[in-house]
Amino acid sequence: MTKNKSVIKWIEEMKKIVNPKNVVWIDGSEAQLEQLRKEACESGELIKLNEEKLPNCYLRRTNPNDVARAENRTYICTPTKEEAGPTNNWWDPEFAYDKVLGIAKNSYENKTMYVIPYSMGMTESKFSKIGVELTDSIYTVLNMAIMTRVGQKIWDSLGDSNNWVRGLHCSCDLDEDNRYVCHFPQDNTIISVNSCYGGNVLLGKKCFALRIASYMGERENWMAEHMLILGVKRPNEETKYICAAFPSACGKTNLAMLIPPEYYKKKGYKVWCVGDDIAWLRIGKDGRLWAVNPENGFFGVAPGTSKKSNPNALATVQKNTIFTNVVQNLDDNTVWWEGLDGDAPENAIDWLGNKWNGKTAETKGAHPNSRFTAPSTNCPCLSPEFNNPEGVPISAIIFGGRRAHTTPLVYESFDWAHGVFCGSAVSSESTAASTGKVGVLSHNPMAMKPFCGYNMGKYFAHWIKMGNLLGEKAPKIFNVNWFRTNGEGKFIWPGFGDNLRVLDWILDRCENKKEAHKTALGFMPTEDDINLEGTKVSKEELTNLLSIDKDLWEKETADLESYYEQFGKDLPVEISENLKYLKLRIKEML
Ligand code: GTP
Ligand code: SPV
Ligand code: MN
Repeated sequence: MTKNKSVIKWIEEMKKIVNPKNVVWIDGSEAQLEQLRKEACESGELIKLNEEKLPNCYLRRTNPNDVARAENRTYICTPTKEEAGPTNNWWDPEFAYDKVLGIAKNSYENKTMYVIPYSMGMTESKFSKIGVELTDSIYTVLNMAIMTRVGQKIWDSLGDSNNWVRGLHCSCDLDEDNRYVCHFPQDNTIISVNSCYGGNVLLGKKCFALRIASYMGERENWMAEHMLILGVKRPNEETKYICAAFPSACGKTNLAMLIPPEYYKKKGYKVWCVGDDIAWLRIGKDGRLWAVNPENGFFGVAPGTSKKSNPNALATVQKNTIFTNVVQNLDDNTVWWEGLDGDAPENAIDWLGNKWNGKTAETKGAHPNSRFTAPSTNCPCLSPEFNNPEGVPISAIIFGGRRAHTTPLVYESFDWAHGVFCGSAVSSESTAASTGKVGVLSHNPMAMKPFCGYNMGKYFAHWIKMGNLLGEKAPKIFNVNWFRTNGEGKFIWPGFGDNLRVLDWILDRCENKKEAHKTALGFMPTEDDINLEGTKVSKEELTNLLSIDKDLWEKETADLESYYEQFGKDLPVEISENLKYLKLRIKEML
């Protein structure tokens, strides 16, 4: 426990509002967590899975109205609307506190308040930041204990400092119409009511490590990004590190845990995972950009995870894992989801809790945004640098999204400002990770649209500023798209492990080992520059993947122009200039 005055004062204030039956301080010990797992199984909140096949693994079925982040109910509550900017929902802080604390009032009646002290990043690292989350949900406690560093050591490290992020989570009665996730960046405070799902309630993750942290980063010259971090070891070279920002459910976990295709494996290539969702980036003593992963676990998308697509993720979820909204196989009390190897179980229960026969069912057994929560240490390819308090130096930054057409497989930006423009121009088809329709194309600059804790125009300017500070040492910036489809709507590029073929070209470019040709979009490889050995991709298909359709890009740039209008004077001139030149280059295309 702690004697920290600001912590004790705040908890007392919150207790008066939510009115818990009792308070339990989470100490991070296995004994305490085990006790909580038992309680959750007794109450039905969790289901214990087959101890032999899936040791210490649990299943959770959430309320069917509560299966993804609620973006349209997520608010940035800065003193002025201008600070939150045109892409965020905004509420006046006073109004928001009244509203959500009103909903929270007495919501812990007859319930326990769990106090979770946690750190984003290693406590030993000067880049780490501390948070305290209050919750009435054991599921949330157990997830936070996997996703962050939790326990007594956090209090020791905090001492009497007031520099920590307050987080109040109230499950309430999961009323969708009163579900709100509110951020008060100027008060280091997050309040979430009426949800019990992932990013809405694991307050260290998107709420703190992206929304609040991005706000801090702008003031303190660092960056909090929705990025994976991976290391690629090529034969006879040092490991090089890459960050990649893709929107939710667009392939970060899969790229971060990539297994090289046979051809590359034989040559001695190896890929290491440092992080799969969030990167905190700072300029190091050597002037380069360094990245740490502030998380301690993976909250990954289950569907599509198989021995073929991501054997590392599959190996990661064989023990000490919480599964949310997947299928329960009643024959052996294990789990299943669409896209997993093997036939669908016939004697099963679907994510809704109904009897489900995978052979005859017409509905999906697992929710498309069903997830696993697993400790980083389970990952067979976890980087030896994972716990390095300094992080890893970054050679390349990649942006990408889900685009059926328009965006080619890969291109390299001409310089940092052009790269920032490319990031700001990312659009992607929506996925099940957020509530709402799937497959709708929308703008998602740097994959941060749902996660930027302040004015996105100012965020673009912050990117430009970081590039100026980095100067010559700035990483190169690339754009990729694994999701182009053919006439039949099938993905042309095999993706997953084969994405290493593109990373290989990217690293060659970072080391000036390969020529590229200048196109309207940026520097690009030719059909001969991407190694296809061991794939079924034909040269013709690769040509198609690398093609730029003039008509589509004329539409794209016209659309971008109107998208940028909302940022008004906050749009950096570097972005508008780059759009102007891109339009000219496209006009000149044959
Ligand atoms: P969040 O955790 O929501 O941030 O998602 P993420 O970006 O980590 O996405 P993830 O790697 O979990 O992938 C989401 C979905 O995309 C899964 O169903 C994957 O199977 C699929 N996917 C990932 N990589 C590829 C790829 O290279 N090609 C194709 N076709 N699908 C992919
Ligand atoms: C995402 O949606 O980008 C996720 C899952 O990584 S959540 O934690 O729910 O945000
Ligand atoms: Mn994510």
